Amino acid sequence: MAERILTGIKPTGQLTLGNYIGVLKNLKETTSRGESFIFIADLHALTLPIEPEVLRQNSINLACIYLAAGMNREKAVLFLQSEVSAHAELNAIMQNYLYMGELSRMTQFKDKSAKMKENAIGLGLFAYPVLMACDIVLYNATTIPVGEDQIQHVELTRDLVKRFNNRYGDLLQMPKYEVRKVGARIMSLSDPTVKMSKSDPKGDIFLLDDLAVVRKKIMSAVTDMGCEVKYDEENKPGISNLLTIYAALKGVSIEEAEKTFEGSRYGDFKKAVADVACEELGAFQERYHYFLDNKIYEEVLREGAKKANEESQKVLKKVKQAVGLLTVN
Ligand code: AQP
Repeated sequence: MAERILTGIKPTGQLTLGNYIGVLKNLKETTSRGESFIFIADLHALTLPIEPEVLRQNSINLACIYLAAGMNREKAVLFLQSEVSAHAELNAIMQNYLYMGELSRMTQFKDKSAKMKENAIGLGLFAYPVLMACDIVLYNATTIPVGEDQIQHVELTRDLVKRFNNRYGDLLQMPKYEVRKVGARIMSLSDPTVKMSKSDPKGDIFLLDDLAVVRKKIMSAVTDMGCEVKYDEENKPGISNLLTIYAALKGVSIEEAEKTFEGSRYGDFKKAVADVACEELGAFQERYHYFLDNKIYEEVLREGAKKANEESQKVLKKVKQAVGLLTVN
């Protein structure tokens, strides 16, 4: 089977440089390699409390962000998850094929629920990987570009596919994850031991931040003792994170980045990181405003929902038949 790419982001808040480096920076290349299905994971966004208007606006922004990231519009289908009812329907079936024990071992669930009172943790947060597995198998996706934090969920999807196919025959496509060599986990600028994350905006760079703010955030990023610009995650997490950001944005290896800054002072190094980030984000923001101001996302999403509905019905029908659901028309 030819390569099929699937990727989604939750419209839960302002997108960060972590989301950009982890997934969006490569979007042009990944969506040019094969057929792609790109979605706005708005049903997933409901797993934590969010204001309705905020969710709607975030969804529009995210559509424009995908377009600005350079998704190949000839080969990629962009759609809202909630506009394709097969996701929720398949979820109702597949939730019976993943187990409580498996779901409770998911690191993301443990991290997110740790900060919450037990009676405020929604079932959707716990069952999030089931819906994510449905998102993937509905499109016969072969390749799932993700940041490091999502690997475990793709692994769980693989377990589900194996289990389901063993029982019902070779029906679902086995997916694999794809992570960037450099930048699969961008860390917070104020605490480089935690992931940069849109729902915990401490130390984040937002894609739509004013460039002066981007520069200021990078210049005041937490660094480490010493003065050598060297990659050492354990002893120099702050400098290592900035080196990763620089290397990922420049498209060079960490070693090459280290060489560039041999003998440099922290201040000069940070200035170079800020320059490259501002250059990249400046051009990105211009494209973003073009797609937003001209409302180009509306037609793209309408067309995308049509294609995604057609495509996802094929797998849904096969699954319904396989598990024994009767159809009368
Ligand atoms: N810090 C990061 N470094 C590299 N990749 C990252 N991703 C997220 N943060 C980083 C990747 O971005 C994609 C979209 O993520 P998501 O919106 O589905 O949810 P997430 O993984 O939980 O990302 P966030 O930003 O932390 O969102 P919230 O705070 O809403 O939960 C994924 O491929 C992810 O790996």
